[in-house]
Amino acid sequence: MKPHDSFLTRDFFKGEARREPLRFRTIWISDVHMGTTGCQAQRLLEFLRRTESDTLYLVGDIIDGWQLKRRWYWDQAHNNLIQTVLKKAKKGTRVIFVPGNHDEAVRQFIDLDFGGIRVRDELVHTTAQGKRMLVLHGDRFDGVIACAKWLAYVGDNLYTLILKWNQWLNSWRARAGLPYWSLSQYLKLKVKNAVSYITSFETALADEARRRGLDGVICGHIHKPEIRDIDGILYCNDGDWVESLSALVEDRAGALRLVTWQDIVGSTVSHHHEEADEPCVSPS
Ligand SMILES: [Mn+2]
Repeated sequence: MKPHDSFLTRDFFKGEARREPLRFRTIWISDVHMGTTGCQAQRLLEFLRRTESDTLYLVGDIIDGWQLKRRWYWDQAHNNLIQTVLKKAKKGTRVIFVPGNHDEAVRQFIDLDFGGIRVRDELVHTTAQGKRMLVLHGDRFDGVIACAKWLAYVGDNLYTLILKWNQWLNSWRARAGLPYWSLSQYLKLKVKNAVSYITSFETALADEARRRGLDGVICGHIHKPEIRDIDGILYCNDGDWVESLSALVEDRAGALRLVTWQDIVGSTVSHHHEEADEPCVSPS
């Protein structure tokens, strides 16, 4: 846990939690990866306590069963998170769990209900504007293993460092009588592959929605929040709760947008966003 977490939590519970929650028609979250140290369970908990919705979609990779088989990480925030979701279901939120590849064990329970949580393989969500959106995790359209994905985010500083390593490596290789080999060229190729991987994933999902005669698709899996028109199909990715701390929300009017933990929980600190959020705030 980072040192400022406890500060945020303290601040959050010091009265701010008693403020009216932000109301949405629908909320989509995915890629929480509970059971791993990367999971930002506390931040998601704060987000869920600040928001309410008629429907909450859990779009896969909520609990990381792959990690369960190796090294399992679980703390009180993880327990609280499960309690909060169950409580929402009990109090009338339609909670729909669409399993992903990391929680694929849940796929054997498709079409069953647990504690008010419906497990579904995929489904079509109709927005208040009548747009029909395919909701699924998306791993089935993942043609490539995205092992080089992190490379898409490397900055210039690291690149400079890599160039230095490259010089050092090759002077060593020359002394050892080995031919020149470009580490930076190799990594650049990997970055290019990662970028084209993301694009091909997004296009594949948009194509699937089009093939089914739908208006768009809502997915997760690649941890890259996005709302984008792809040749007339609305592609939405709700991001993740490891890095981007983002969710996709639908307001009463049926408009879809991405929000982050900062937008929702941060708004308990700054008050001048209230007007912009007006349509989503409960009138009571
Ligand atoms: Mn996944």
